[in-house]
Amino acid sequence: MQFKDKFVDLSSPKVMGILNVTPDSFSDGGSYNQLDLALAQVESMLEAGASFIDIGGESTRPGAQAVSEQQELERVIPVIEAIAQRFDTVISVDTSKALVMYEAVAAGAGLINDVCALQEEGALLAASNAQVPVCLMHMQGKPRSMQTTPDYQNVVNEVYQFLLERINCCVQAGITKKNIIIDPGFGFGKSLVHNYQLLANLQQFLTLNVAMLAGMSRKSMIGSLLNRSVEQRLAGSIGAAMLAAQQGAQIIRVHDVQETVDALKVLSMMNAYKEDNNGR
Ligand code: PT1
Repeated sequence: MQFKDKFVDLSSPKVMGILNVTPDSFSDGGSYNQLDLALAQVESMLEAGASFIDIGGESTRPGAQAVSEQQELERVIPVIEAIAQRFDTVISVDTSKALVMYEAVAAGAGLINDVCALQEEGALLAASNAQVPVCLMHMQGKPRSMQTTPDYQNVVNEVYQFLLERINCCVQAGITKKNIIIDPGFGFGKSLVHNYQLLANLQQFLTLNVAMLAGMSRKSMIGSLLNRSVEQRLAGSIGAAMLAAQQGAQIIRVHDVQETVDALKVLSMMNAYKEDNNGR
């Protein structure tokens, strides 16, 4: 798949590293210290084998507050510019706002990762004009309150139908299916059972005929199942990453890049020697 000037081979699963640009009360994303920390983190994730760096200026974890457009731009744009200047990688911008998409791509982002699937005002047009791939994610509700009462008749069918509809909207807006990635949105308005119903049936989403991304790293679906704090979720997260990749997820969004890259290499090596039973 082509991301601006950079090609990524998705015939074996690739890792997207999550860049933390959580602002502290003393400085914004543009300050030297913050920028330096971010760049060091990017360098280590790339050395560990990440193919994408995902950067967002608005937290979308359960309970998180929305941030203003100006604040998001200030956090994200200087970091994208700095990464683009120093590293040869695909920068993914995690945003739902049209102006942030536009500015981020101008600053060097090669992928728009939108947890609102381009439903916000102007986002569809901005993404279409940007001419870079987009990741469409499913969410029920809004981050602030999405975990209060997740409700589905059939989560797999409903997420599937939503993504199908959003793919169709994108195609109508001039975004080709080659440039679309879908994501079931683990942890976004889903109970523990909903998340595992999705994971169990991830393979079904391949029939949408677009690339697939999965993000489960350190999430509650691991932590509440295992009764582990955020720092103790590595083994569970790697297990989940393997299960998603084995069902066809080509991009795995994670905090722990090196560990996940290692695990996925074991999977890819095995798959390279898989015999198809049709062959005999
Ligand atoms: C994701 C994702 C994302 N997740 C994409 N972008 C987050 N495409 C941010 C919890 O239950 O899965 N796909 N951008 C982070 N969001 C969450 C959600 C973090 C739930 C934690 C939880 O703990």
